[in-house]
Amino acid sequence: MPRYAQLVMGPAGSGKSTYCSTMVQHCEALGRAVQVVNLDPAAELFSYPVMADIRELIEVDDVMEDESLRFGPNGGLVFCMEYFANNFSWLEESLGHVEDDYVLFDCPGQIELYTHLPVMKQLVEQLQQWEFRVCGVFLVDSQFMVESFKFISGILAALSAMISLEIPQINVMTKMDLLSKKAKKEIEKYLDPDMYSMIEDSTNILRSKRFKKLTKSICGLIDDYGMVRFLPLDRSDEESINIVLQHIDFTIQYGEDLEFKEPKECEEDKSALVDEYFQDRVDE
Ligand SMILES: Nc1nc2c(ncn2[C@@H]2O[C@H](COP(=O)(O)OP(=O)(O)O)[C@@H](O)[C@H]2O)c(=O)[nH]1
Ligand SMILES: [Mg+2]
Repeated sequence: MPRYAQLVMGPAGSGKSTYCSTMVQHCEALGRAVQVVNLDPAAELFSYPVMADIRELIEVDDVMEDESLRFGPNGGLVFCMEYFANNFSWLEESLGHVEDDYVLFDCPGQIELYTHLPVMKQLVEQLQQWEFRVCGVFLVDSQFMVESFKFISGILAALSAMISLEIPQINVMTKMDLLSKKAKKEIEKYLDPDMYSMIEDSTNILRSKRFKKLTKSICGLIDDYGMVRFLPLDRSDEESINIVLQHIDFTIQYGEDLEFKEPKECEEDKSALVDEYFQDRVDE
């Protein structure tokens, strides 16, 4: 029996911990068991029950207070995550071996964990050895995604996680409940963006020829990867939570009776679901 895992990633404050508790509540309502593991050694508080908490293994504060180490917050985090990577047996014990289990990992937000440090990749490989099917869930805050430049950098962060981890990834735009109706309309173009019109938007602002060229190539690259879609998540709307969960379940083929579909078809399904979401908003 396969086991299932979501690696919940994204910058600090993007809503990872909130996402985990939202998913737990949602799954509970569906009668599905989902567990959460906190992997952020600097986490202060979260409102979900934890199956395991990295702070039982190591805490950033302890590392920072250690006279011989003298780390700041970022060095402290790196130290903790390396310590974690050397002690995966702790995680193995905490996870136990439940068949058919479904675990959310609430990860730290520091981008360096996904760009050049090996720990997250090592974690993925370890989970796969333990027979987990792993899906990356990359969250970005919709509040920051209302301009083409911010949007491009948001995508690049998501892309670097995807490239370094080599697992399927679903991108989610969080906090949709905070947007006004007008802003929601505005952000719609970013969910399934046309990178070529994005080039127009950005190059109109840029004066330097070199930067225009650079932006053009970055947008082209993003377009080539074909991973620029975001699913909107409004935690106050069960349907939007369900759409996100369905996409992830589909990606890791949760549920034996799920038929395998061609990726192309899946893409179409996805846009149909997102269209549906917005249609509902308009109808309201
Ligand atoms: N309104 C609203 N606030 C959110 C949502 N998700 C997160 N937040 C708030 O954003 C802040 C950061 O969220 P948190 O889950 O701790 O982010 P993390 O650092 O990625 O784990 C908290 O104050 C949350 O209450 C959301 O979907 N809607
Ligand atoms: Mg958190």
